[in-house]
Amino acid sequence: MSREIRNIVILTGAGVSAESGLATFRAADGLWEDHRVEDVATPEAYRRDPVLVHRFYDARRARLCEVEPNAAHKALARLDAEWPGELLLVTQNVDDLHERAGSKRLLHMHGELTSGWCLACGERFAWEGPMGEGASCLQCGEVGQVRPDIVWFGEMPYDMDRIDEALRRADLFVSIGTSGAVYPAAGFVQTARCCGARTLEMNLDPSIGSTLFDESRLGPAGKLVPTWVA
Ligand code: BV8
Repeated sequence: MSREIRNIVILTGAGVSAESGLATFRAADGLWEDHRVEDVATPEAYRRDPVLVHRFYDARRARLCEVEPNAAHKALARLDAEWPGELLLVTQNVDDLHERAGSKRLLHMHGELTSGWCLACGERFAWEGPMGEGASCLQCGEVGQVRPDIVWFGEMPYDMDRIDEALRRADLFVSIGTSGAVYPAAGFVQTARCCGARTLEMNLDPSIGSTLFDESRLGPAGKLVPTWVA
């Protein structure tokens, strides 16, 4: 007898934004917008070549005004508005499509393109437009110390305690549009399972951890998610 579903945790990855036109990470031969991940998404890469890293993130930030939330984002926002129990949408994505669709109970575990982080004073603040090396901190005014507020490989994702607590309370864990290639996100299904949650995956192809899910639905998120939420 499956227990009543009150508390839901949803994890999304790049696949949920694919139908909006944003590139996923591991689509074509591991290149990401023509860059190797290790050349643009690590603290070492930033120290080595800040101009390249800023250019990579400035280009992705500029894309945000050219894309719209798709049916999957909108269905998740509807669920957020209507679900009476606990619900937490944890996204690995750094785009702003979930919030633009209306999701409120949302957490960006890998940071956000629309946020800057000053290494001089530690403050984080909303950021639009190119960041580049000459950017000055909106708080302390220091120039050239603003980095993308993005969790790079080797850096600790945000709000892990809050995520862990939600996973342990979850009656249902749903993973949407992620390859299950990156930790700690790829391990969330195990945490949820061991605490008794039902687990559902919706993905274009079977993810690396597909066999860990009670149920795996294959197809585009723009079709599967609105059907599931309905
Ligand atoms: C950390 C920000 C520790 C950058 C990103 C344990 C085992 C092995 C390795 C590790 C481990 N623990 C840590 C590691 C190292 C590393 C890691 O996991 N490496 C991997 C490559 C092996 N992890 C880390 O470094 C993490 N940090 O653990 O820190 C620590 C502890 C203490 C103190 C300090 C540190 C940090 C990881 C975060 C890295 N940053 N993003 C940016 O975005 O610019 S990760 C990056 O990959 C994105 O966030 C992305 O979301 C994420 C995962 O990719 P996906 O979202 O899944 O995208 P992908 O393209 O892979 O897959 C898309 C899927 O969608 C596919 O399955 C496809 O079929 C599907 N799809 C496509 N179209 C559709 C669709 N599905 C539905 N509908 C469609 N239309």
